[in-house]
Amino acid sequence: VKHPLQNTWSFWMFTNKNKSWEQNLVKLATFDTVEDYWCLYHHMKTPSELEFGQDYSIFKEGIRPMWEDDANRHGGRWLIGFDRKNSPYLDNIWLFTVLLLIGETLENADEICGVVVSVRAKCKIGIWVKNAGNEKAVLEIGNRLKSQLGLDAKIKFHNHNRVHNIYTI
Ligand code: M7G
Repeated sequence: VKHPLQNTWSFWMFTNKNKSWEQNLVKLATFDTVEDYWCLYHHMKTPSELEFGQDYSIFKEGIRPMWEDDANRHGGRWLIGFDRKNSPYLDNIWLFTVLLLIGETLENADEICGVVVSVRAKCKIGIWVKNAGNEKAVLEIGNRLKSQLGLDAKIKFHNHNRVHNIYTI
């Protein structure tokens, strides 16, 4: 018997191949049990093994990992930054963040849309939240992420629609 997750999630990959941004985004798999996630996890490269410019995204089924999606239109993201691709923390923080999300261990889990890891000169993990205006939920999610992931450095919340950060904790 497999252990069902509360939500169904889709696993996306972004590969920089010179097409338009949206065309670079491919949905690779959908899972709704713990076991199916581990199977996927063991078949895929870890973020630190990806090429520069690539992303992984894990979003609730029906939500595309883009600002334009109805679920993201009014949202924002908590950003966790990493100095370099081979930071020993990148792969672990990615895995732990995914487990926090799909395990629905965070409060306000309904406010969470998904998570993206972007492999760049400075890598980042973004936790996408549905309503940037829901201050209470946004701050609770940010504080829980910080404590559950054991993050020492500050994290910032960016509204998808604006350039400036709205919160730093
Ligand atoms: P990024 O990959 O989030 O960060 O955005 P980076 O600057 O560290 O690489 C890079 C660019 O990709 C943006 O400036 C946009 O042109 C495009 N882009 C990123 N996102 C998340 C979106 C999106 O959700 N929708 C659209 N249309 N373009 C996006």
